[in-house]
Amino acid sequence: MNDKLALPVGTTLDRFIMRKQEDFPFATGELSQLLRDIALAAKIVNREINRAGLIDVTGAYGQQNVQGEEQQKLDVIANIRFIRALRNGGEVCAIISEEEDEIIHTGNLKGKYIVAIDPLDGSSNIDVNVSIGTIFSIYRRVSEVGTEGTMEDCMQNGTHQIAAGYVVYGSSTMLVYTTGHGVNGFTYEPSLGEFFLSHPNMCTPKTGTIYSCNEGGYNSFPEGIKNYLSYCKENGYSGRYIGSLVSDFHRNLIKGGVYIYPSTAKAPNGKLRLLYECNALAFIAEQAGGKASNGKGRIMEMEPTELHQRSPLIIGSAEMVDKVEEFMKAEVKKTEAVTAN
Ligand code: P6P
Repeated sequence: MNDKLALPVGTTLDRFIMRKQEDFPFATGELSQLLRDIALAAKIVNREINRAGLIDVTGAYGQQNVQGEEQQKLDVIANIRFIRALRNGGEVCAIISEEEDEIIHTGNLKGKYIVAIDPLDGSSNIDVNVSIGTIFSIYRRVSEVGTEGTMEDCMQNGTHQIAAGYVVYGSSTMLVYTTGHGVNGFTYEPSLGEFFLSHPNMCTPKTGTIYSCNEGGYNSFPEGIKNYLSYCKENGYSGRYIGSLVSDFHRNLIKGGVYIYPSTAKAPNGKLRLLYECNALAFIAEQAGGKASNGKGRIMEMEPTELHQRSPLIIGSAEMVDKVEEFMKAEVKKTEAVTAN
């Protein structure tokens, strides 16, 4: 039979999830269903983003989120879509969203999972047609099944994540996720409405020559960061900064590189949120052989103290993250030496 006449379309996300579920001997399918619920919401959000110029979903929504940031209409739409998909899917008892001040109780008292999500990151890029993304973390609840999700369920450190992922709405739309057994990427085929496995077992290069940083904040960067940026320039590295975390992270994951958002005068604890941005991408980075640090230590070991807390983020190729930490620690030693004298 000449099967070249009908080339296989590849492995759908659904089939991949079912196959991987067999890797979890006690899996009962709830996590698989939860991942499908997220993929469904991503398809819907993707459709609305792709029509943004044609329907009235661009521009500011007219109010601020808990972060004091101007919400874009698509921020609100994406938030509604993901919350609705997770609530209707039944597997999630509580949600932490960048767009919501407090924990969202879904009413699924028997739901075993918690999701922390940034429904649409980089939304200031929507009106200028630059790629944006969704970032999510999945935790198992620690409170008793049959009750409402609790703050304790939501305030788990990143090492307790059981899954994490992102969607990048770019030149193509991709969903990239891990359940702690490597990282796999799926590309969306809109004509079929399916995500297909396109990037199996993603591994990030140990090092690279790309650094991603908004140097507009340079004057208030920690000295160690300033010294690292000088090191990059002395070594002929390339600066690449899209201003959309998921896009910068995704490029660096594939090509090698480091993304740096340090503490600045405007953001003394960094800008990015620990629970639904830093931890999720840190899990993926580590599963792909990379690293994620706050400049002093591992992002995933940070103990959360509040839902929307921020953290400095240095993430990407392991040797590049190590080098940034080296410069940061050298400055600490220098300061300690000066203080001691
Ligand atoms: P700045 C978008 O608002 C975001 O959260 C990330 O996606 C992005 O990397 C960063 O903030 C951009 O921040 O201060 O460089 O505009």
